[in-house]
Amino acid sequence: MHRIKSVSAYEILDSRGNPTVRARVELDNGVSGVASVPSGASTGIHEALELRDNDPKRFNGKGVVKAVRNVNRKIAPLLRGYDVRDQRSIDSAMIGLDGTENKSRLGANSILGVSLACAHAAASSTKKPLYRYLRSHTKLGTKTPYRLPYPTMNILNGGKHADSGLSIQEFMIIPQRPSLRERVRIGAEVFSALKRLLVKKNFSTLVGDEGGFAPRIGTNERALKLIMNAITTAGYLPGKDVLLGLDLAASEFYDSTTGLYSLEHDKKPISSDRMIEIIDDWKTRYPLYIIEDPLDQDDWAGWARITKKLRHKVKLVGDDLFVTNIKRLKAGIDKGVANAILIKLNQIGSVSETLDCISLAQKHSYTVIVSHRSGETGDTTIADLAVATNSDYIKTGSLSRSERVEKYNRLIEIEQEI
Ligand code: 2PG
Ligand code: MG
Repeated sequence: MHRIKSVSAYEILDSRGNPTVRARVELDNGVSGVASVPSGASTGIHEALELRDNDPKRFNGKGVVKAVRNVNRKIAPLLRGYDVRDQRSIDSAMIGLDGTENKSRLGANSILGVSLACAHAAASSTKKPLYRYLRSHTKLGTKTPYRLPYPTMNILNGGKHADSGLSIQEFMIIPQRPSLRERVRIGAEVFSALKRLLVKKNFSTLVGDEGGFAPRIGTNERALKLIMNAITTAGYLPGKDVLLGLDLAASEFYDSTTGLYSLEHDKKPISSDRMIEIIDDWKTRYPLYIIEDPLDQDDWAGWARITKKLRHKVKLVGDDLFVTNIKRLKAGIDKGVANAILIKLNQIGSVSETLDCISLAQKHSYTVIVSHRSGETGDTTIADLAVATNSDYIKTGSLSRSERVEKYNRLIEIEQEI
């Protein structure tokens, strides 16, 4: 019972049409688990390695045949016979076989695919929904009641996710209602109000990689104003019914040779202190509650300054800064940097390490935001992960494109169940 009989993988497509890994684990009792691995565009330099073929004859070098082969030939024989409920031993065995700091031998995409497929198989095999099964692996125990996360919805796309010309990657809304279903409804209403406003102003309503609009509106602040307008048009009060969030993904417009940030394309690059002033100023004029990656992934000094200045006013979220890595989070805790962390399974590459990172963050009162990647599939594991761990927020894109919306739909389903 519950023993792994076979492990396999194959190449599928993600939401951008790029190849990614789907893994399948079959147990001796006939139960199986399947999972698909997401992929980022604004990838942090400290993330675990996503193994790609670099063979220009297939998918412009983006094929994942090597990662698939690693699952079929190396990981499969390793895991045969393991009790699938022993997630930690399974993950440790794969990490041990890989033997590198950043999973560069087997690839984080192959390890994570199998790690997730094992969790799915174990949940089915023990007849539990995934969020309940994953909870039994967290330190929350059974006593803490379930709590649905607040979605942070990226309704306007910039940076590497769209050709809107905006340097800021994500403009997010965070609806405030007791139930998840209502949070999602408000999000969808604001999204459609934003569409009507764009049509009225003759802007494009085509969407970017995460399903948010990508109009060429010129400046970041114009995007903030437009969203405020959409919230009111939809009949809600900004700052009360709906809060705002930004993912600046600042590493993408940081120049490490000059130490300057190109926040607005038509203006001169600015220092991290100027970045902090601008964000502080926006905070006084807009109901900004979440600020992700306001500074570069290695600008620890700047991060310490912004944390000191704004920690009581906003959630300062480390994404490229922490890369779901316990070592980097520990460094952040020691240096007094950030007060929130973005959690992405594929940044670290296994379920156990992800859960460990969430526990460490929660132990030190860092706000936890479970996140998708800009390249996604129909896999909805992150919805279950957010519920299992009582994460404060979930970031899973806009209110369009099935690979985003399916995560909201899964949360609605879980809310019904509990
Ligand atoms: C981010 C993510 C997800 P990507 O920066 O937070 O929104 O983008 O997956 O491209 O790294
Ligand atoms: Mg980010």
